[in-house]
Amino acid sequence: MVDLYHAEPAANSLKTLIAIHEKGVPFTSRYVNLHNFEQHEPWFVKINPNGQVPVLVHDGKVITESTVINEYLDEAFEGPPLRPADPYGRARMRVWTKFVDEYFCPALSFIGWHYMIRHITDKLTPEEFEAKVARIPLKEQQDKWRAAAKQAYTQEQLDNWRRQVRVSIERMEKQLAETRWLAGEAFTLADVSCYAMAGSMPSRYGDIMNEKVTPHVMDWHARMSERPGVKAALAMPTPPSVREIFDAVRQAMSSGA
Ligand SMILES: N[C@@H](CCC(=O)N[C@@H](CS)C(=O)NCC(=O)O)C(=O)O
Repeated sequence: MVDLYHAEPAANSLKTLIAIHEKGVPFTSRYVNLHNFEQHEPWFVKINPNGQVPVLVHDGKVITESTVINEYLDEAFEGPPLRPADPYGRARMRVWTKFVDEYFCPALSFIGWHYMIRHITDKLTPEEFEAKVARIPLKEQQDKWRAAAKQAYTQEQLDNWRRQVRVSIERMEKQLAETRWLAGEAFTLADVSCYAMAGSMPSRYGDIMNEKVTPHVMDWHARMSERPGVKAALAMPTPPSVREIFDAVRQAMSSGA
């Protein structure tokens, strides 16, 4: 029995949703509404003490960390391989998944939170907000929620994260000019990790990722978007209230507001 606790198909949740669909593993979807702070509720923190999605539960065994979950899915289940067969290929793949986790994802996440969190927290009184934050298990995440809610990031920080996003896409462009997929000639979890971050970028970061500046990334993006596993992952539901906020964020980011 496989249960996947996830939010809407974006970022780290999208990463595992793509892998589970590409692999063809039957699973029960357990949607966790991050906008309602469900990830910090005691029942969920019992499953993942970090209070974050995604989480995979396989026959009662809990696996956290999206990149670890994806490797686990590939190792534990039948289906098309999502990792290269040879050690060097797997090492190349892991350089990409590590890069996404340590560099690309955090930069995107800070910028995303800067634009998004106020839409969630504006509905709460300061006391209600502090009560929600008090339940967050990780101090780093408490700090991030508070800073984003208060719009406390400086222009210098935002510019630096945007630079890191640009560097990430440039790095992908360079690789994809040489190989069809990010870790070589086969589709792997490197592509899954990068697409989970870059998939929505054309509408949010059109100046960084477009046909003119990054043609190979755009070609890869089109090929990725056509994959049945990716389509199935992207078709996982997003509640209307969350979609409304995503649309507002996309609009603000594309107009540079
Ligand atoms: N390193 C973790 C990060 C997980 C993570 O950042 N999850 C986000 C969603 S993409 C989350 O649950 N955020 C809600 C929160 O921190 O309150 C992973 O890769 O799984």
